[in-house]
Amino acid sequence: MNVFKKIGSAFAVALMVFSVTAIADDGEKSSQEQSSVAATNPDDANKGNEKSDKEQSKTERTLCMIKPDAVKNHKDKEIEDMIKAAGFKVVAEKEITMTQEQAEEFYKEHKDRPFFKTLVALMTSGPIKAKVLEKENAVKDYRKLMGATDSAKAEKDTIRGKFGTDKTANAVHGSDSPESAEREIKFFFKDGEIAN
Ligand code: IDP
Ligand code: MG
Repeated sequence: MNVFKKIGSAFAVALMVFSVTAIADDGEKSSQEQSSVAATNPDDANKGNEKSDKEQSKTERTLCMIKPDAVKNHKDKEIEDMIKAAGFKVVAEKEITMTQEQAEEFYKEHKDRPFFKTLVALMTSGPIKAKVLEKENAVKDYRKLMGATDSAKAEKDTIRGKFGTDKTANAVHGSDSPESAEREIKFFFKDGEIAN
């Protein structure tokens, strides 16, 4: 009787080991199946594309300002040419001279910085040209085209590298995030003033 019991439990253990192996194999198989389905099923393939399309082709808007120093130096046309050559569409633009209040409000995040007064003085010293730029990844790509804040450190083929004078008079402004872009576009433009 004991012998049968022993054989029985040995069989049970063998059965358990077999089932665990079978489950593991199944898991492997089904993940392989999934990957081959993903590669061949057009629905799944489209799903993948939708995702990467969204990532790669997110049409965005950003706010650009040609600052008073560049307007005074008559660099606005060349700057706009660079912007267009880089693939941006100008969907709205206007020229204004900012008041003290407007400049302080626009740059309020910097109100406690030592350069705030100099910045406001520059921004109210003459007309600026505000433009709404549209393109895939406009915010990031326009920041790249602008170059570093300090004109002396900006790469030579960037707008600031070519037309900036110093740390404050750096030719252009560009929104630093999609959220800033939304606020800054609204600061200058009503919905009806932007081309669709
Ligand atoms: P950004 O324009 O590259 O986004 P911010 O740090 O947002 O740079 O500063 C806003 C503006 O303030 C700059 O474009 C520049 O005109 C001015 N500014 C920033 N940092 C300095 C500085 O250290 N000294 C003088 N002016 C500065
Ligand atoms: Mg900024």
